[in-house]
Amino acid sequence: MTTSAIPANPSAETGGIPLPGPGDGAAPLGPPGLTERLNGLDRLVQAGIGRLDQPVLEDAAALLDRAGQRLRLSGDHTVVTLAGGTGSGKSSLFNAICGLELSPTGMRRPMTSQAHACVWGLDGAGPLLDWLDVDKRHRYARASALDLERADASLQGLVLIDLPDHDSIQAMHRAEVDRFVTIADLLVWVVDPQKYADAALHRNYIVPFARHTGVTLIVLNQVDRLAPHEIDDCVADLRRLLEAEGLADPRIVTTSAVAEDGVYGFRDILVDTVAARRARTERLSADVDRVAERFAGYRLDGEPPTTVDDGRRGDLVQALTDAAGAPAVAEAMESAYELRAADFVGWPVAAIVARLRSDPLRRMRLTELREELRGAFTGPIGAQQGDVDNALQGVTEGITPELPAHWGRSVRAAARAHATEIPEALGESLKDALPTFNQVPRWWWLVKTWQYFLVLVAVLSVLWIGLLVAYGVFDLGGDDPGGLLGEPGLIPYVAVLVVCTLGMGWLTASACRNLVALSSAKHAEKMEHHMRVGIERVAGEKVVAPVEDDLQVYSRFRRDVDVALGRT
Ligand SMILES: Nc1nc2c(ncn2[C@@H]2O[C@H](COP(=O)(O)OP(=O)(O)OP(=O)(O)O)[C@@H](O)[C@H]2O)c(=O)[nH]1
Ligand SMILES: [Mg+2]
Repeated sequence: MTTSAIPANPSAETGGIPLPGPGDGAAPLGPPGLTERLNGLDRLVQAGIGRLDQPVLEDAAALLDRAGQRLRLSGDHTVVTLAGGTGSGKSSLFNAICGLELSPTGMRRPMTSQAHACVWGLDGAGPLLDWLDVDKRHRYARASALDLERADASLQGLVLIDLPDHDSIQAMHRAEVDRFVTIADLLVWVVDPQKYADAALHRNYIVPFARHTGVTLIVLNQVDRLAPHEIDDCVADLRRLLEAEGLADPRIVTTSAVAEDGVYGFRDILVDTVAARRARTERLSADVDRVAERFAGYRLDGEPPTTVDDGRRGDLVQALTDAAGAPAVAEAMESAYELRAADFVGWPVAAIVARLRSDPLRRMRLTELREELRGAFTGPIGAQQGDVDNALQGVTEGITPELPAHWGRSVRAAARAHATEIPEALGESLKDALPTFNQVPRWWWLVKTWQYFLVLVAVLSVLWIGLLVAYGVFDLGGDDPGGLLGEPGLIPYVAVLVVCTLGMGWLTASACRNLVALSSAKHAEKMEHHMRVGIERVAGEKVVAPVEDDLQVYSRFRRDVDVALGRT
């Protein structure tokens, strides 16, 4: 084994995947690489905030943090941890690989209380050891660049760590082991023939890391204590146990820390691992696998809807139109229009009579209309909110069954995000659709002038009849004024003129009433259309857009789960 086994291309250590850094944006072909998978995972966390379960998000965020740090640190070094029960021989193996007695071994149990690290090749290892938080007193170097001749060059890049026992009575030891096994590139579990089936080791460490088989190595140490045939039996039994625990094709190597060439097999594996420089990527990939699979539980296989369809959108607008009372407003406006038109185009005599009689019905009607209109624009918000809520529920009812529970909840929340603003926005859109009352059609003025002209003619004609009666019939003036005032024979003609004038006024009023009815219906239709446009805008901005945004987030989430899982 020589240093020539180490790939010259640094990106080989991530399996050809570019490390984070400038220019790390190109989309590689084929399955996503580690960096891309981590980016996908990051997007999953962002999308999941406020929607998915907190422990999953925290787990993923911790991994992203750890991966980011590890990828920034030396990729030339492979961190290998020796973990296992007390007395299994971790420190003895550590010393055997180092070729020096660096970590004390002995009969005292537990012996090792703090992690010891030995580094082959110091360049760039300092920050890595700082990150691993190995006490400076327990850091050793075996092969600096200058020292390669004398030291074991084929292990160049190895950071071997001897850990305290995992099942220690000392909580500190356990914490130290937990911390290291979370960040190591290659996990080595050291067991001995007596305690290889130790339940605590299997339950707490080997099983939780079952997916990490690619970066896990089981070392059966102290085989010098067994007869050769017992070794095979022991290994076979251990393999069966591991496979039953879910480890696919576990790597097992036997060692003896006291025999002359007892650690060669183990050492060869370390040499290969260090040379391949893949352990760091593989370790992180296995971590991403585990976390990404938890996210996969938050998606369904079926293609989800990404938009609110036209039918549902139409139902929402209709429900909001009803909730806002738009038809009632349009009707009220129609009545108000007709009442106002009557002031212009109605027969003034009838209006004067009505005013003299102070028509209570008309007054009540106007007050009622005013109340009705005011109510439509300002509230009653409390009563409307219930209708609005029902309308919102209607939109999501058809969509959520196609989504997983968490996303269904999220879409419902998105639909309700602006619920309290909707009644006011609906009121505003009704108000915007109102016609301006100070403008009346020009023909109303013409008719009004015509009607008052007719009234004037009728009044003058009545006066004329009066004068004809006074002068012509009763001869009150003495002298015959003659002409138009003294000729009683004119009376029937003038009377006909009066009747005709009144008749024309009445006819004009009734014809105009029909015209007004027609145009007020058209008016109401136009207003209803305006209100509908306004309500559609409110529905679009306050309900449909947030719901569709949320559906898009879910759709991206589904794709990102595949990216994080490393699928194309
Ligand atoms: N026969 C034999 N004895 C071994 C072997 N490996 C270690 N020992 C002995 O087992 C005892 C414990 O070894 P350590 O290396 O201190 O064990 P450890 O796993 O580091 O123990 P802790 O530090 O307490 O967790 C020592 O007395 C070693 O000499 C081996 O392969 N064969
Ligand atoms: Mg030890």
